[in-house]
Amino acid sequence: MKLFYSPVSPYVRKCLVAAHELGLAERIERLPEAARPLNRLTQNPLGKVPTLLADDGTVLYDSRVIVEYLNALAGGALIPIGGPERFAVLVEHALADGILDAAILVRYETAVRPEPLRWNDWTAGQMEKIHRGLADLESRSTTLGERVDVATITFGCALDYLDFRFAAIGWRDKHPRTAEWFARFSERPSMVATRPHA
Ligand SMILES: N[C@@H](CCC(=O)N[C@@H](CS)C(=O)NCC(=O)O)C(=O)O
Repeated sequence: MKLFYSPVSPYVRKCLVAAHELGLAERIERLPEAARPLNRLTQNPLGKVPTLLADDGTVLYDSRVIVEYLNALAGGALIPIGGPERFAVLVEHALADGILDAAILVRYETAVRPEPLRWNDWTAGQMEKIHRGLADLESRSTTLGERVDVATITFGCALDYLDFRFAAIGWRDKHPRTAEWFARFSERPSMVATRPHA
């Protein structure tokens, strides 16, 4: 398999952490791609990473679909098959993705958009989503325990992304239980092997 990837993309990292957890990491060749709005990645009309080329030539995106694919390929248990646990994990996955979506939009707004076109209220609104998302995560954090699934993987990638790009918000101060969980989770070999570097 080939993965169009950026070493700093948290969505790419989600897929790579999943691949490590599923024992598939060695089967994925990484093809570096500069991921920024206005880029052209011809294999994906949305121009985004991660995009996976499966061995049979199938093109898969986005990260949610790629994790689902890898999990099915390995016969893994990263996504519960049914029952209330399935929807609990899917909602948590959406929460983690939503924190990331807001963070990435703020990153583009502040690092890519030309200064005269920036809109501070809009940026503040995205930051509010991050803070409300973190508060929701804190209220759930005692249920995370030693779970390794698509939700906990994405929470781990989102929190590390906040440390990487938004260290100034100091999220640990208001979210001690999440911080405690993250300290353990981020030492997993899959997380260590995929740490972001600029
Ligand atoms: N929902 C997508 C989001 C992927 C995404 O936004 N990737 C960023 C890099 S972190 C990207 O490729 N941005 C380029 C663009 O927005 O055109 C996923 O889960 O894979």
